[in-house]
Amino acid sequence: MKGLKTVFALAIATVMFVSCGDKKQDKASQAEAPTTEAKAEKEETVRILITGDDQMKFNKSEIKVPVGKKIKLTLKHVGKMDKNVMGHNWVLLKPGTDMTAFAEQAAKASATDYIPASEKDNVVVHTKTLGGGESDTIEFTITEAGTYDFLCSFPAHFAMMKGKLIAE
Ligand SMILES: [Cu+2]
Repeated sequence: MKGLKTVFALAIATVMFVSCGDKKQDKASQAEAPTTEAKAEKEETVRILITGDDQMKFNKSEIKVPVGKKIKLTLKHVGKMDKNVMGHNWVLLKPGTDMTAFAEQAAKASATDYIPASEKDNVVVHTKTLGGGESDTIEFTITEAGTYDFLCSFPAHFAMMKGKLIAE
């Protein structure tokens, strides 16, 4: 009788051990799948962070990107000032656009977040206009190699807040 009990206990222990081991394996394979996917997406996507501050400056004046890859760009206003006083956006213009003419129109376009309707064809992509502490992320792909101007189109900011995006 004692012997039988031991065998029984051993059998239960074996079942528990095996099922436990199976569960662990399941968890491992479940965790592996999304990690691989995230890795693949990470390799496909170029991430760029640009900051604008209360001193009316971007932290970058030149950005290099690969042609044809998905770009995830975040603009972060790291200052404290209000959008109406120190608003910042990030606007990418098509090559050949007259930046000064664009900025003049943009300054009058507060109703459309400083993206003038008359200049829409000259804009590749743009973020929202942000106040202190806010951020906006946009996704885009550059399909043609070249040098593109970017600027903040908030009134009178472009003289200080501009730069070049080089797509290769
Ligand atoms: Cu600005």
